[in-house]
Amino acid sequence: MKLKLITFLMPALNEQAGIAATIGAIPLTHLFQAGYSVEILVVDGGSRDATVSLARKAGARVIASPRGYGTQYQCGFKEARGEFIVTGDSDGTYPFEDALRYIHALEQQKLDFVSVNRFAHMEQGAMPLVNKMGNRLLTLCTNVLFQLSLRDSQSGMWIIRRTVLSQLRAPSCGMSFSQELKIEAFTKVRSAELPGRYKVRLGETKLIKWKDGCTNMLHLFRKRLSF
Ligand SMILES: Nc1nc2c(ncn2[C@@H]2O[C@H](COP(=O)(O)OP(=O)(O)OP(=O)(O)O)[C@@H](O)[C@H]2O)c(=O)[nH]1
Ligand SMILES: [Mg+2]
Repeated sequence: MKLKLITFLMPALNEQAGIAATIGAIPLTHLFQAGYSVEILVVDGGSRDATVSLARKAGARVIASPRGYGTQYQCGFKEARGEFIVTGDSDGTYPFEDALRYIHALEQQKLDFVSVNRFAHMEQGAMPLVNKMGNRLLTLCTNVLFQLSLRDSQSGMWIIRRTVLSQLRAPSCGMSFSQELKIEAFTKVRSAELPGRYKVRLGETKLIKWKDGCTNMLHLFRKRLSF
């Protein structure tokens, strides 16, 4: 039987506290038994800690990229070889354990893009109140401006059919890449948002709360004007 390849893709910046656990959560045996093989790709934005060596030790291919959440994903998308791509932070927050369920949903419902709604099953303490409020506001604005009905516009776990990537135009270099990719996906290809878990972060946050929040808000209005 020919196995279908899934790429697990993670951007990382100084994530030595979480990278091994994040990779370790990928259910390799489970996926193999279901007919899938796995490529693990970490896109490093210039970590100064042990992220790169720990990622390699855990079985990942590590590629170097200029720093930036969006930039790193853009690099990763070019390198990924899987028929499907599953993404997530390198901090143990997203449930890679549940990847097979999402892949099955994508295949059975003939979807191209799935985004995981973290608010459905969020562990206590996984997101500070200010971040929750910021997320809600950004999601509301995204929905109004682009006529969508998302519940979590900032989620970083996506399951993507790789062939549709060329249809999605998301040039954002920073954190606004996440909302931009969803706007593109939900307006251009068959997409759905599915409930998921979200866990307490391992290691220090890299998010610059107010700056990234404001940049994302501005990005929404700019994107609307050029859409
Ligand atoms: N924020 C940020 N993250 C980056 C950057 N480059 C790579 N990353 C990685 O992108 C992922 C997202 O960053 P996080 O700090 O987890 O941001 P977040 O998920 O919004 O916030 P947390 O609740 O702290 O997890 C992590 O795996 C980072 O290591 C960057 O320039 N800025
Ligand atoms: Mg995170």
